[in-house]
Amino acid sequence: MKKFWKKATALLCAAAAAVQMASFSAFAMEPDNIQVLALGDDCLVPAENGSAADILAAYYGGVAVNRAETGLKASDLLSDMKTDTALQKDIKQSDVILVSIGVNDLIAPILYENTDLIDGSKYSTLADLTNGLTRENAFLVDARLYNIMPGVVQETAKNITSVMTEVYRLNPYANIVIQTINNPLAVDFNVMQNEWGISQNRTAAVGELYGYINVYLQGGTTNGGTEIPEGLNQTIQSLPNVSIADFYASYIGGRGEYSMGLILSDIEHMNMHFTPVGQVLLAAAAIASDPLLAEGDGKVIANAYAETGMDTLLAADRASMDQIIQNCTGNQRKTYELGDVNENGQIDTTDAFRTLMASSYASIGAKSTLTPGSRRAADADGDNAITMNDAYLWLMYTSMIAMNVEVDLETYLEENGRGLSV
Ligand SMILES: [Ca+2]
Ligand SMILES: [Ca+2]
Repeated sequence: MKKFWKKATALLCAAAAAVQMASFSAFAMEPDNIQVLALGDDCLVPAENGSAADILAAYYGGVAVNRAETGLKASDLLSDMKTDTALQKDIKQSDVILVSIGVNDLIAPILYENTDLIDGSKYSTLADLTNGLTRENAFLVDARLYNIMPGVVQETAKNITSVMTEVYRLNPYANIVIQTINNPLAVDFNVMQNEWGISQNRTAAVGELYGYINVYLQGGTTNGGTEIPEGLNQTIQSLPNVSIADFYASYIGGRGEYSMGLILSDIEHMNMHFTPVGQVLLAAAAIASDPLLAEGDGKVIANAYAETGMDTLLAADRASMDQIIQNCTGNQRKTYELGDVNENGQIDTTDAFRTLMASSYASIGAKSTLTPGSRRAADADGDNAITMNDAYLWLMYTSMIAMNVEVDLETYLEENGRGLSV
């Protein structure tokens, strides 16, 4: 490290003394593609229009990798990340990491583990489940869960925190986004009664279950008296080093608004996969979660939204949710060139300093300061990490340019290890 500073200081002085900058030739070396990773559960499993990760990858002009799995719990994801080296590699190589986790941890005890009261596995539609459920059973479920849910919520919160700590440990340079957990039973009860013909009492039973899940997510006390001091979404909201894609509130809706579950997910078929419009919302909420994520092609979002055919309905019925999507449709993708970390069209010591800052922030455990594009631009040695070595390579390069040394960027970077490590 000492050696680096000595070299860097000498080079900086040389660079600062000169005014000449390296500007781009037609043969400037291409940076690697931005990679978007989907990690976690059902919500990010691709719909017909792909997953939110595919939409985001198109928005950045990059590539998507999807490692989401139906039914995955926080504990599963945690153990996968510790043992699956291919998964670790995917995390290390990604610029934007989308995480959805926690909903299965809550749903399992309610719908699948108290089979004498409710056996969710027997039903293939929410209508059938509702018709098989009495309000009394719904209350008994709450009583049954009284003793275990505070522990389940606590354990899940611990696992979600560990998952996010581990993602950040593996890749402190990426923009990491976790979504708040939606309540899968936040559905429009009018549809259940009027279109599916389910009685008010049966619908109210689902309403009871919905109410319990809300307390597990947002904290408080259930009808049966189960006290949850901190809900899972409250834990998620306070996670360090990550940004929060939050649409929990607009999913449920305010007073007088109906809940969006039947539109954004396939819960109608007892399936928590998100629908095409749900995936667009997930992508837009991720973009909205951090100003660093804004630099992308808003037309991708606008087109994906229009293709779902749900844009008019959402605009009319849930303005708060439509707004999350509309907010990113005007965004523009910046072109990024290798070395031009601040995206101003030239490579100079400012870019080297940005690279240095990004590597320092990561080393002291602070959140990423680079956009996905500038992260790729900063990665001189192409190892998918932003380290002192990248800062050093840019300092050396700009110094040589400043001193009128003839240097070809591609040859220079290749001679200094670019393309050797993956
Ligand atoms: Ca620059
Ligand atoms: Ca690097």
